Amino acid sequence: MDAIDISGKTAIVTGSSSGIGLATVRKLRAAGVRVAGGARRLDRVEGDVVLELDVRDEASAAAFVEAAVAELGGVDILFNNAGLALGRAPFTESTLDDEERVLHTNVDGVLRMTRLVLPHIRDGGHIVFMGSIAGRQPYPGGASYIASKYAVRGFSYAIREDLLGRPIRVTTVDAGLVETEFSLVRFKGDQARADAVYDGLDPVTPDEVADCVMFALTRPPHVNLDEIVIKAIAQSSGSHVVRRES
Ligand code: 8X3
Repeated sequence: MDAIDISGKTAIVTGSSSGIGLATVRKLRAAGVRVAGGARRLDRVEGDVVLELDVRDEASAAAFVEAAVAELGGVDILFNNAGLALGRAPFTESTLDDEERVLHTNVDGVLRMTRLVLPHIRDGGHIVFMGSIAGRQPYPGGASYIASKYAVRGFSYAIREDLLGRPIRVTTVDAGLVETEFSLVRFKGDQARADAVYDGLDPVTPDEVADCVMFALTRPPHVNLDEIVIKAIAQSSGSHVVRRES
């Protein structure tokens, strides 16, 4: 099965200032796709159109989509990538602030961006969700993030039903440990704790996840790659990894 040519298409990528989002923007552009990248930190966003975006905020998201659609002249691909986790403590220690930030970004933000972009997606379009293995199997100390990623998976199943009969594909990429700023954000800037997550194993890289996104996008139009699960070989689940002896 040869990859189809996606050059000339357009894409919106959320959370595009770092990690998987940035890696995907680069691969899309290398494939000839014109990309509107959105993030709260604009200095690091790359793209043909670079715009501020806070997916938690309806006005910010609506302004972003309006400007991106105008600049791109239509949308073929939406990559709902923005998301975060906060903390690795039992839910008995959860705070309202953390829950709101995680759920408003990972769930509300994904629904909002999909609702706002969908009317502009052309036939042959594709919506890709950044999921997680946390949305398939729980582990201790990640309840709000796990709830959010189960919601993303449920939402992707649900809109696949609603879009059935229309030529718009829906894919979720569920990743395990990927070395990005994810852990630094999760541990609120504690670099040592973040580094320890990836110590003694070879985590998946952002480029390798972006390759999964690109693979789904470049299947023939009648093929919908529903879900891709990608983990380091040293990881069997969110709470189960083997590390090299140091
Ligand atoms: C990130 C992977 O295992 O930390 O989505 O939940 S994990």
